[in-house]
Amino acid sequence: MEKKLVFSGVQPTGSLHLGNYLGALKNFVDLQKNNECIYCVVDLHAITVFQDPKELRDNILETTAAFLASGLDHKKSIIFNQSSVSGHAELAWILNCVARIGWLNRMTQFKDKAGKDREKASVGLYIYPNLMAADILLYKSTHVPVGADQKQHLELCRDIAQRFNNDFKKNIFPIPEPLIQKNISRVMSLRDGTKKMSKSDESSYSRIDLKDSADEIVKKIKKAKSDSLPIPESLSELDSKPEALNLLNIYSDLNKSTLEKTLNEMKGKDYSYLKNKLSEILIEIICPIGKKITQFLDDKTFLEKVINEGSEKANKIAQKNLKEIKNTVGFL
Ligand code: AQP
Repeated sequence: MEKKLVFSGVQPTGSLHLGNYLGALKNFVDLQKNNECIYCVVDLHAITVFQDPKELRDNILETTAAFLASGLDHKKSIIFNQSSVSGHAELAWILNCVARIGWLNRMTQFKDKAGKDREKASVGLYIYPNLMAADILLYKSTHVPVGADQKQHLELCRDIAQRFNNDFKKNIFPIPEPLIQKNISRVMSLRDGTKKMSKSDESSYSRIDLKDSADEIVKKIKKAKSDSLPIPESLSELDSKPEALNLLNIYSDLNKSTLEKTLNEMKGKDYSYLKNKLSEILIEIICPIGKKITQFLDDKTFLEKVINEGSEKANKIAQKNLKEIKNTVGFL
């Protein structure tokens, strides 16, 4: 069987949350067991929206700490920050000239993030998906674990790779495959079940941060929106109750169960029952990760060493591939 080369990234835009863990990090850890993996703290992506420089530096270290605390092993996987390998930005420029404006205009995340005031969004935010394609293709990655929210960007990356290969009549890039979490691919906000849980949501009650204490978890889950009626019997009844569905989904995933089994166990009960069970399992799984993040952050020299070593390894692969890509394009 062909060996997978896995690439994925996380933006250092704040403390990581349960959505990042269930939608990405948990999967990253499983994948590192049998595959070559490259995990990147994507700081170039972060600055598509203004970041305070001091906070950005802290967040790069904190995201690295969260990678390690979740179980990533820097000896097995390459862990580094994007801006330390210049190949990402170089390839992004080449791909800017391959991607079509019409393709970018279809990206829903830009529309969501830019909001109504699109004219004032940075150009970087608009071409963010091209940089994401460069991140993946720079290493000739074959598989990309992403949350469902990133699926459209990965499809664009596949189109760009295909177009590059066709334009230059050479099979330079593999066409990367998405690896989407089976059970829960999208963790929603605890305040609004139609919005994804996000670092940048103004309300901290909308998310469980990986560094939350047991008390904070209990408080946030207590305050989470649910439903006034008891837990229903069937999946179809949850269609119109996105907040209730989200809590049941999170519980099922953490409990390594299915939504059907959870409903069977909880039908007819009040949401306070689910919330107690959910708080317990969150405390059991998330609090140890949070403690490890804090411990790693106490040793910044170690975190910097992990990043520097990872950058060196990533740069070696990037330079080799970039040489071939530049030669293909016709650069001297
Ligand atoms: N709510 C989520 N459910 C499932 N997966 C999620 N991911 C993020 N939020 C959820 C996945 O985590 C990985 C890293 O995401 P990111 O932090 O680089 O970017 P993002 O998706 O833009 O995350 P946020 O929290 O919404 O950040 P801000 O607020 O800064 O934009 C990705 O694989 C993503 O799918």
